[in-house]
Amino acid sequence: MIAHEANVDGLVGPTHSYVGLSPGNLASQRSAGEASNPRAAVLEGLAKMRQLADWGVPQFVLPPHERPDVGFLRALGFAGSDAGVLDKAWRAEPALAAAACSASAMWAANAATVTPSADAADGRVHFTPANLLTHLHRSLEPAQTARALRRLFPDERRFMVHDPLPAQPHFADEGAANHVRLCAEHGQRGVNLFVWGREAWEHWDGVYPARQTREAFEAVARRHGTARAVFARQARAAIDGGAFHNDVVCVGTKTCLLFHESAFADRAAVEAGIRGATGGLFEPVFVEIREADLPIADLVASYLFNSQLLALPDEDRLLLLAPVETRDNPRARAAAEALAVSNGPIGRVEYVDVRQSMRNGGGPACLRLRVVLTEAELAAANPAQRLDAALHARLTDWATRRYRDRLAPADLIDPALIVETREALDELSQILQLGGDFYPFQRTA
Ligand code: SUG
Repeated sequence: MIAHEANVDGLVGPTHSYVGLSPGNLASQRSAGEASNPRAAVLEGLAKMRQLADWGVPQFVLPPHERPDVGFLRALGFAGSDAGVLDKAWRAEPALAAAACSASAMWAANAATVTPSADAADGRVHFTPANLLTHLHRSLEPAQTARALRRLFPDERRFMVHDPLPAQPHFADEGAANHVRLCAEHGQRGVNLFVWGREAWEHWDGVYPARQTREAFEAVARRHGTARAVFARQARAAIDGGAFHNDVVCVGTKTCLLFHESAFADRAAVEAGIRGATGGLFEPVFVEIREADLPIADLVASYLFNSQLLALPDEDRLLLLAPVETRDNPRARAAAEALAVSNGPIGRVEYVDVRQSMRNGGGPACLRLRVVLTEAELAAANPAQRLDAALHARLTDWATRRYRDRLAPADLIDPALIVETREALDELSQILQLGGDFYPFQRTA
């Protein structure tokens, strides 16, 4: 069966800001208090999507969520008009108001875990939206993400969008950021590597939170009927060093798994587990970068592993699409370019500017959710969300008109943001043909 690895990118929302909401994510902590540029952020993301589409990769757009999340603040007892609710929350509990304003749904690698039909027991494509419960601002995403995935993949005979796992710390789940699928060709049967940070009943006393439990991924694999699943523990040192998701220290596609020496608690067990699971379907290629060549501090600053590793239609070897921060870090650049000159699976390196997202700890790979789709499944996805040159132009025009080019944390208090955002999202829901009831404000209006 021929299949394509489609990329579904989160469109950056109008409230993209630097509020320091993610302990353990060093960039988020470092940027806290700075002014952001939401317009530049959304345009950077759109340019990346356009590049992928131009390379022949099926590219889709996942719409941002409504923020501020007034419904969340109402649930916490703030009452009155929408503007009044926001104002009261900012005065009484600024941490809650800040969480309600986050544009964090842009990092689509955390939207869901995906099992392609070739690996699922019932032959459908399965999605479990991540519950993202470790950080308050991210815990506001799952319900709307489930709605968004159901709009994009509406045909239940082909797609199964599950509800998120129960919102209990035992089932802490951050989605595809901790999952890698290896295979000979996208449409063939693959091996699914699920990387977790802690066990459900384990006492966790790390410096930073471990956001994924083993039990969460076991439940996802069980409900998806995922074949050839391998479960591996992320090294504690990686989490302590700022690798809050596995995709900060590891990326893989087709037969290639590229990872840092510090990625896994037991590297030999990961390799043996993957080899065993292939059952002779393909020969995995393990490419390790050593701490001596790229210390973890440079890794986290440069986000080399948060690259998109792409098998492009007319190229024999893989392309590594790295953030410009990798190019600008001498050690990371040397490590990346050494990959391409070696005779391994990676043939070349390109760089992309997603600086606005990077300053919140989200690189090229965080912005996209990979969904392997057969031709028939691809044809069943909402065509209005498929990015081509025309949609890119339309969304660029929309964002240029609708987004601010400066947003300091103090500006989030401005009640005008509620109206601006709703007007922008109302127009977007028409462009992407999401229906008139996609956003909470459209359902209560
Ligand atoms: O969950 N940053 C996100 C970045 C997610 C990156 N995703 C992957 N690695 N796949 C997070 O930490 C920062 C928001 C703020 O600080 O305002 C934030 O949520």
